[in-house]
Amino acid sequence: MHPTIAHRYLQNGPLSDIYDKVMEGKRLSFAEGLRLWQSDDLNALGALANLAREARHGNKTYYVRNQHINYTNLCNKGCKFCSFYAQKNGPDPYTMSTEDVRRKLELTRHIPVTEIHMVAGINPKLSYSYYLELLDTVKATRPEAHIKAFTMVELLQIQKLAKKPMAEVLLELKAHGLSSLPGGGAEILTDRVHDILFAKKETAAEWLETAKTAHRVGLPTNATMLYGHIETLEERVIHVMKLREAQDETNGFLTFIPLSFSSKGTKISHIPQTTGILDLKAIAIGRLMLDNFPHIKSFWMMITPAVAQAAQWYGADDIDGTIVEYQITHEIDEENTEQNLSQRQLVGMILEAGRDPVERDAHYNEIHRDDSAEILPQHPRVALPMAR
Ligand code: V47
Repeated sequence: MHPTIAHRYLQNGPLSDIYDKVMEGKRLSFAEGLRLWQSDDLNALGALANLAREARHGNKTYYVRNQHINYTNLCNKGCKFCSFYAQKNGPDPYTMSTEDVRRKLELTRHIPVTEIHMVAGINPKLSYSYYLELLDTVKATRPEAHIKAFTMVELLQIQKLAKKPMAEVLLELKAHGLSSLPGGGAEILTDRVHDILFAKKETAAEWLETAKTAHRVGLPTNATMLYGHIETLEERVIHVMKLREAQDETNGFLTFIPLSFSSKGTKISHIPQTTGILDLKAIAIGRLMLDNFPHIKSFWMMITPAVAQAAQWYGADDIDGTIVEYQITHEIDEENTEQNLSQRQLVGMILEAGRDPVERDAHYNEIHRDDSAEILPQHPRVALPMAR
């Protein structure tokens, strides 16, 4: 929407009071967050979120050259929303030895990455030294890459094995190469959803406390929100408000990533796939409510490249990365999702969306390369996997 038209549209619509607050940089309340979720006016939500997004990042859209490693799919948590862990009629069990991880990284050595994203299930047979060796192996094999690893759930398991205070464990992991933490495991930060969907996993309070401890020892983290299952609109607002409060305390969150729930292969497979409308609303409301989060990521792997492109006008300033391989939900969606995009495809996708692509590292430092002319596609419309 043209900026002048957008302003006029917002000033005269039912969200005009929220528009005034956004323009003044004022914080939105719980009730206002709920009104945003109750609104059917996606254009208004997008235009509002875009004001907040462009005030911070102008026309930039960030992307990263990254690789995912999921070192085991054995897990003792039994989360009802998950299809990744090994179970009867599900994926075959595997646990990678540190040598397997080294070999995997060697196999993809020709693919340039600046970030390794490593998460997995909770396999109780793994020892504390396994986790340390895992980091050592990644660091030794791809020393140039930043290691973003272990969700709060894994950290709590690692701490249990280490039998030390969390801050001490985090410092030890840091000494072995850990540089930041991904945002997984947050799901929906309310006890009700916790007790129904992931009762054996950490509580909301534990997730938040672990994230804050990481921030305090100098490890930035992300935060996700898994939406489109059994959560209420109120719970979506509570979730982001808990994140906002934590961020006020420690300022260690880098990015908010709404994750669209994909029910195939899970214990709640009757729940339909989220829609593009819901995906864009989650991004837009995330941007509007999380006034203290620097970045909002549209994870193309989950919401499709097509929706991730649109999301760049609905509050997102980051599209994630090349990925190489994603297993958390891929196994179930094998027929119609791609696992990786080339840097050229990502850049093309951002250009076609009308934004300026900016390669970043894991800390959002901009990377400017001498060979950037080679990365630019001849025409922005490069072939992309579009189906969900
Ligand atoms: O915590 C599990 C989610 C998360 C399903 O920090 C599912 O940059 C949808 O956290 N449908 C792990 N989602 C992935 C994650 C992540 C992804 C991309 C970037 C970053 C980042 C973090 O995946 C889990 C859970 O919330 N998940 N099962 C499912 N069926």
